[in-house]
Amino acid sequence: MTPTITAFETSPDRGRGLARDMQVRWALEEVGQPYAVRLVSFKAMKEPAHKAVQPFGQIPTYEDGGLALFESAAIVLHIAETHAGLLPADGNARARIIAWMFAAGDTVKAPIVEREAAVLTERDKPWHGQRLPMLEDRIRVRLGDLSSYLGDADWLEGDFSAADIMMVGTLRRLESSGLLDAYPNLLAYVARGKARPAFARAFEAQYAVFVDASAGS
Ligand code: GTB
Repeated sequence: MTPTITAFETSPDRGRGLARDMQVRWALEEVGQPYAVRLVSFKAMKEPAHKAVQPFGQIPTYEDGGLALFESAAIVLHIAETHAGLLPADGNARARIIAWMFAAGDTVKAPIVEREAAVLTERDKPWHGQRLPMLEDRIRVRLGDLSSYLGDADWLEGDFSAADIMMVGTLRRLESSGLLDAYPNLLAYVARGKARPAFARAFEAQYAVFVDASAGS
């Protein structure tokens, strides 16, 4: 069957591919699995039909036959487990890749999301100017450790894997902040991910949604 994923009908990122459907699209493109996309409005996301699949009323979701999944990392892991190319056969190597998928969505992403929320909602507070450098320092701690681990390797665990889809997705959230600039190997890592043909196909597909929505508005 052709899986169906959900994505924003009108993404607040204006076609930059920063919403989490991007990682799911990228994984599907990497493994050569065709997919359908159901676009959902912010209103529809909060309705019972969508919440039956995504209990928190968010995108992305993934439906295939009898399976309905939410959480981008779980979806990417499922795609990797059911198709060749994104997870190695060796059990220990798979376990390490899954650990990195958790690290991308938790250890590395948490301070990034905290900064985003502060920039979006606290800009007008008198203490914003003092809090922002503290939040950015927390990100730098994570980036420094990630940079040391990656060293001059191309990918996190040997060959390109599901871990790199999730980690590049997380680091892309920092691109406009300038915080990655101090870590040339992380900049090169993100650029390597973005240079993959499957990334480009996924990016174009989500960008087309933005273009269509702009033409209709
Ligand atoms: N942990 C979940 C997952 O990984 O699937 C998180 C899902 C999630 O955060 N979904 C967001 C959503 O549906 C979209 S991706 N938000 C709507 C809501 O909660 O009502 C997060 C996102 C949104 C927007 C931008 N942007 O504009 O740059 C970037 C990332």
